[in-house]
Amino acid sequence: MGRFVEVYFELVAADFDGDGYEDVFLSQNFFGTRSETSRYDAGRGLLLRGDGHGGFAAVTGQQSGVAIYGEQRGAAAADYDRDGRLDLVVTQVGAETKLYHNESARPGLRVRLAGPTGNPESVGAVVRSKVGDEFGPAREIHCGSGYWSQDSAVQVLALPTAPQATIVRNEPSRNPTLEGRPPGLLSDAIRNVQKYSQGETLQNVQGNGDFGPSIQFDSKGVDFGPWLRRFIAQIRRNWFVPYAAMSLRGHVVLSFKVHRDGSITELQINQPSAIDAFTKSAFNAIKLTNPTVPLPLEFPDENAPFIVSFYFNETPPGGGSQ
Ligand SMILES: [Ca+2]
Ligand SMILES: [Ca+2]
Repeated sequence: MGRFVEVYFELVAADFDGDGYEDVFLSQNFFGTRSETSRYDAGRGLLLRGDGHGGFAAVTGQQSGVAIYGEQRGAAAADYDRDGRLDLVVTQVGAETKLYHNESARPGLRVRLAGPTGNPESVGAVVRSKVGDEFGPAREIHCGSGYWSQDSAVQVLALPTAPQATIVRNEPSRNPTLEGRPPGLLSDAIRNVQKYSQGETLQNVQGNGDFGPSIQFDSKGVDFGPWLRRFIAQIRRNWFVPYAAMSLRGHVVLSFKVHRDGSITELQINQPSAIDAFTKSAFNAIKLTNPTVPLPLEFPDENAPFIVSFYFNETPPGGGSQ
């Protein structure tokens, strides 16, 4: 192994067989050695299967299907055909690039993070699966993973061998704008507020339920219609509903101040959800929305206090689900 490490050029860490343990692929060989050293030319590209405890065992080319003769260089993992099995691409010096289709891995769950503007792939984020009390490997979304190469930002996470639970959502999503996400009802709630804003002046929407309306603030008689639409669109983009909302429900109430320049301060949780993921999701939605659009010029004060409620798989009071 010590000898072997000398001659790899690129290392790709990924779970190539879908068993939940990280494996490693090494691109090998190097011909540009000094004249007194013979060239490194004994590798065909090596797959090492991880046992999840720090051990790796070499997989033969006959088994892995990887047998590249010549100088291998950059390599990257990506599930290019979206079948839940990680595929492999390896470049060579002076020879064709090899693309290997993974045909035998146990298919996993494809996860693509949707980051904020400026970092749409969420580079720097770490993704882990959790099954029971067991965590899967931590995957960092990275750009530039090795020699002139970059792994896909779409992660493939191994799934448990036996179903842990079957979750059936028995109500259709009432929120078509959050396609592909679990039901979260901020937009429905906001539609309620927009009803108030139709008549030029936005009213101070007072609470009418157990935990208040979806958005509370005092417009001071200023037309907040266009501002509110942009603000809401921003929150929607930054609001990632956790998968817990497939089976659980809850709501989170936050308060904060929006300043003239659009900066948001004093963000705090007025009412957390018993589901921690919901609280974090709501909090981050506002955090990522900072700074938002500058307040309307006519607004008389330095800042406007807001109270916003996020609903997860739950209907806001006062009927926000039309
Ligand atoms: Ca593996
Ligand atoms: Ca694939």
